[in-house]
Amino acid sequence: MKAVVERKTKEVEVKVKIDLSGKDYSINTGIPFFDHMLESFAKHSNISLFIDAKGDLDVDEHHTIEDVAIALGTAIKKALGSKKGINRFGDSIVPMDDSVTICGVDISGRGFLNFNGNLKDCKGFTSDNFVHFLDTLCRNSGINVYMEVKGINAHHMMESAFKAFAIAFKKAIKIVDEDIKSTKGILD
Ligand SMILES: [Mn+2]
Repeated sequence: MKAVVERKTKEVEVKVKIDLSGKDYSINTGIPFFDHMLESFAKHSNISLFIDAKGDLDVDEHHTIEDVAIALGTAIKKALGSKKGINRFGDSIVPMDDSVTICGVDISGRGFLNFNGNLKDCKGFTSDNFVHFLDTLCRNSGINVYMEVKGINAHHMMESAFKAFAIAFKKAIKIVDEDIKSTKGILD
């Protein structure tokens, strides 16, 4: 349930360490709001997560956010391994003041994001970069995510989205027996 992934390009250097059965976290991407969201993801999914990223933030946040998503998604896929015994599915409805997110997760081994909602930009983390982050994470981790976000306040909407994903993810990765939850016999 552990993995380490390092990714180095001319734009971004990122290291991710994950332990799905741990519960401590340390996140530094150089984008404070993004750190806050990733800390929330680690906290509410009850996993251990270390992320250190140094990207070309003088250009903009895009490359850093995308490369963190690639590395984190790859680390999740490695840490899940054969997916033997995991619950596979998870869901959540997470309100935060004026906002609410509905999220469903299927750790199918494929990867697809079905996103519905009108998020607003937060400081250093635009709504389109959120969707790009989650879509990239889904494709690299092999997880299908359905997400619907409604609300008024930009920060509340984004935070409820991360928390909802975290809680649905926590349910999906829970070890419930020794079975692989697929009639195919594999989750891939
Ligand atoms: Mn991109």
